[in-house]
Amino acid sequence: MTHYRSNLRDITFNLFELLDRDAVLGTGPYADLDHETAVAVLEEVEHLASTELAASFADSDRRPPVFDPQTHAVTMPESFKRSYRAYMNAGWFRLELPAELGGQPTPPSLQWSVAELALGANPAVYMYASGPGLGHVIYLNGTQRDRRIAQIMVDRQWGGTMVLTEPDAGSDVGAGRTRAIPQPDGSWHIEGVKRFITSAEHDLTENILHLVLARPYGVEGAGGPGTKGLSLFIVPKYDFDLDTGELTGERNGVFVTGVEKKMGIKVSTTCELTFGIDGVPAKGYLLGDVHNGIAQMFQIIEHARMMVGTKAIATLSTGYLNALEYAKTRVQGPDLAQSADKTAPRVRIISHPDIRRSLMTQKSFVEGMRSLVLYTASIQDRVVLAKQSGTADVGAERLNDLLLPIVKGYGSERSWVLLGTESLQTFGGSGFVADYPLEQYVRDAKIDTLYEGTTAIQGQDLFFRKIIRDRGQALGALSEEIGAFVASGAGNGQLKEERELLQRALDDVGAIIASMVGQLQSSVPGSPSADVRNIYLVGLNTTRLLMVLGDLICGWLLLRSAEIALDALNRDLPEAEKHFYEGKVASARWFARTVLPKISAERVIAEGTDNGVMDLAEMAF
Ligand code: ST9
Repeated sequence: MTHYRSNLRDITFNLFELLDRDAVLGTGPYADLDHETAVAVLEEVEHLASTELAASFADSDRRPPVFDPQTHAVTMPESFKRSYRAYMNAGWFRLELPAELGGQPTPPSLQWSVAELALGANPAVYMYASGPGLGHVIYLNGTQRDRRIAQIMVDRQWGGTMVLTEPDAGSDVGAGRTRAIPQPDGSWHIEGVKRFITSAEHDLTENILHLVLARPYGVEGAGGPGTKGLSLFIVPKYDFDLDTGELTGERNGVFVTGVEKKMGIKVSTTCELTFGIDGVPAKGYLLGDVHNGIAQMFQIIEHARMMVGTKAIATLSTGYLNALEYAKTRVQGPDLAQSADKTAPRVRIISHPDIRRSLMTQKSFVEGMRSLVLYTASIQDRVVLAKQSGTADVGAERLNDLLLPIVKGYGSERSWVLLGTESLQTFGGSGFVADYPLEQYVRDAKIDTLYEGTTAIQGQDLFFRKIIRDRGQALGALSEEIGAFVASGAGNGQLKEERELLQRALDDVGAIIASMVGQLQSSVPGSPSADVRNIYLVGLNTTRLLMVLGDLICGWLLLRSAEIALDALNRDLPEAEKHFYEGKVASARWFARTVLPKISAERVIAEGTDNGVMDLAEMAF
């Protein structure tokens, strides 16, 4: 048996009972994809994930990739190669591709359900398998030449990378200095050094295409300061014939010059990438022949942020299920009610109140955040369906934009903390040793709060771009929906107290946002009693807002789930189903009673924020 514990029942609950994805399947572009086929896909991926993908999870952590600085090459562990091949041979990456590229179009809600299973079993496999997805971005933005490149990339299953970060330009992508110099033949030579580039070198595929942000040099109307001056280039590792896709044998001048030694997810190579070495130029093609780099790159970033949030939550889910299994078998100590009796029988630790508190905390967050991911994916279904019918669902686009930093930022923070403080902790000292997967989960999950934009970046994105710049439209629509649920009488009297707790949480989050908006307005020169430093009061609360809004949405989705579960419990159910639905009601109640009330304290903190910490002398820290 491998480390991975999946929860397909909860995935299908979300898809079909909470989010009614049957309304999407079997219609329009998904006419060939009915409910049974979707479930069969999930079952097959679940099997693959639990066996061949999960099989190399621990081995490739203990025997990570080997980098040879002389040849700039990386040799991957054999066990991992087998997992990767199994995933690619199964062809599930095609679910994310359009038919024109040989894909099998599926709604994003199904894609992200599949992704959860793969990411929970072996996240690096899913990440190395992103090449065809990056080909899709090339296809969407490209010229005829680029579309040909995209087709070759998919057909030959090449690897791909997203190349933004530089040693002195991490969160601040606009500070990047890598240059692109136009050549007479229409190509470009890239010069510079990039850092922290995921999957930039390996021996899993015959070629790797790098998608590189660089600043065009000496080109009128392009190459200015900041992110808007960046353009996106396709830079192949090996040159290839544009007609046949065959490698010409020429090595392009883009080389990995270092591979990081990391705390976790060691099998995923994190590389320093140098463009132009020893007189060998790094040749690239301008994507779409337009200088629109940052917007093009954000198409990838948005997908990758969703991926990171899903990875984090998938890891917490398997962490919780491993902890649950352990708690049901590990015997330690007497029942607390008999603790005065030294001869009392020893019990399994699931009998202890503090273990129950911990398990229910894990369960409710896992289920709430799975719903958050799949709810967001269901909004993406609306975006995609509208696009395919030649229109736009602007409300869905705005809501998706609002939810993405929450999926990524909130999902990764809650998952990483709960994996350490609750899932690993359930094992006692055994959680700290490598006999169980928890210590690796914790190490592998930490990166999720860091890459694809740190939590600080997600908090700022949420407030400044997704709320203020959106003029609160998406937030307003979401709040209205939550308010309507509270007022709906859902649960037939059985969720009354919980709905009241949700209303209070909604009011508290609204008050936090109102105070931040007030602080922002008072920082604008010209406003009454303006003080530009009041913007710091906002900055002191953006992460707080990210977390409370995540809690609020999870609480709402859990209570919606509880309403459905209570309804189901009125029917005659097999034992396992009865317990499943009882568990859904229990997690919603637990979350409403133990998590949502904390938002009131966050409100007090946010409303009482002053600039004391900003005024403090650095030496006082
Ligand atoms: C990394 C790799 O960490 C991690 C692992 C990757 C694994 C590989 C997996 C690959 C999967 C890919 C599969 C692809 C499949 C896709 C299929 C899809 C069909 N939303 O506010 P401004 C844009 S990599 C959208 O002024 P600053 C927008 O164009 C490293 N767009 O920002 C905007 O213009 P406008 C990850 C956004 O002050 C323009 O940017 N690094 C958004 O200049 C300028 O905006 C990071 O994530 C958004 N939320 O720059 C960087 N935001 O305003 C983190 C901005 O006119 N840093 N744009 O619309 C940031 O995000 C910064 O906030 C900043 C600031 C760089 C944007």
